[in-house]
Amino acid sequence: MTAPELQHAAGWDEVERLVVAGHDSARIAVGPDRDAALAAARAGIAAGHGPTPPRPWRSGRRVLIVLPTYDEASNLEAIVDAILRYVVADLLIVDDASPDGTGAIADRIAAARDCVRVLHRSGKQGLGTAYLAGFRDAIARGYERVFEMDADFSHPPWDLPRLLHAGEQAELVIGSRYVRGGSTAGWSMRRRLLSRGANWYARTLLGARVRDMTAGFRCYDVAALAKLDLDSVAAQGYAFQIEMVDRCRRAGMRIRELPIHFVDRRQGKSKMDARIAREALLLVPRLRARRGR
Ligand SMILES: Nc1nc2c(ncn2[C@@H]2O[C@H](COP(=O)(O)OP(=O)(O)O)[C@@H](O)[C@H]2O)c(=O)[nH]1
Ligand SMILES: [Mg+2]
Repeated sequence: MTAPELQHAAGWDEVERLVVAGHDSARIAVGPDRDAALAAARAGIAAGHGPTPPRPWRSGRRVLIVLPTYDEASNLEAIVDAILRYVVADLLIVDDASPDGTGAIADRIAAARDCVRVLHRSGKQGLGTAYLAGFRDAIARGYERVFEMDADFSHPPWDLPRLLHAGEQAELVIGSRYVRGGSTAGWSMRRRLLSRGANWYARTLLGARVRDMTAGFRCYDVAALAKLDLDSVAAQGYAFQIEMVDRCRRAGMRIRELPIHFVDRRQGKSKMDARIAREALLLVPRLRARRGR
């Protein structure tokens, strides 16, 4: 199979139209100067870095990207480099004393780059509290946008500016696998059914229009987040993502879903397990009861 033709888009709205029409954002060069954008993207793709822009995109916002890590030694350095090729942002790595030494790698990256900080926690405390710690940091330090993103290359770094751009018109932007133009690749049938099933279940019980409630690639407006009662969020895995969507909806926030091509991690192991699935199964009826009150 030959890779699809490299497309050019002058700006992020045009990228969005192309992706909705079925193009992969991994094959779109973005920038007002067509020749420069295409040349940089071609060079980036040839080097295995994706459709790199001539320079990282500057949104004009203070942006924090929260990267939770647990045993991501094989991914961390590369994902940080990848992110910073696409967007001007600060990064907060939240590491839970990973047994594989991810924390030491994070410290080394932070020492070499001013825009990277590390929060070390004493043991595996779950994804939900890792993100909450990141949100609190974003609020305390005056960031305007905060991202959730996996550290395993499942969430394409070249989509960061597109989500940021959409975040000018929504308080929550979700990189969605289940809207037109979105997809998942590399997952087993079991994993696909689990994800689809969880989304169907949560959407139906909560009456939400959001198609990908469990997505972990998101851009939040920090000012809107600060108005939520984050201290009372207890969920951890997929349940955390579902609960956050539910809270944002109830707070009247504008939510936009942008299609992304999710790819299963290239390196390392998923931390998804039966406990995380069960947590979501049990939480959704509780959220539903809460909204009834
Ligand atoms: N700090 C922290 N990070 C975690 C924890 N569990 C998962 N992660 C990270 O959260 C991200 C998503 O987890 P992952 O295993 O990829 O889940 P999947 O994408 O649903 O298979 C990855 O970057 C993980 O390293 C945790 O308990 N603490
Ligand atoms: Mg992942």
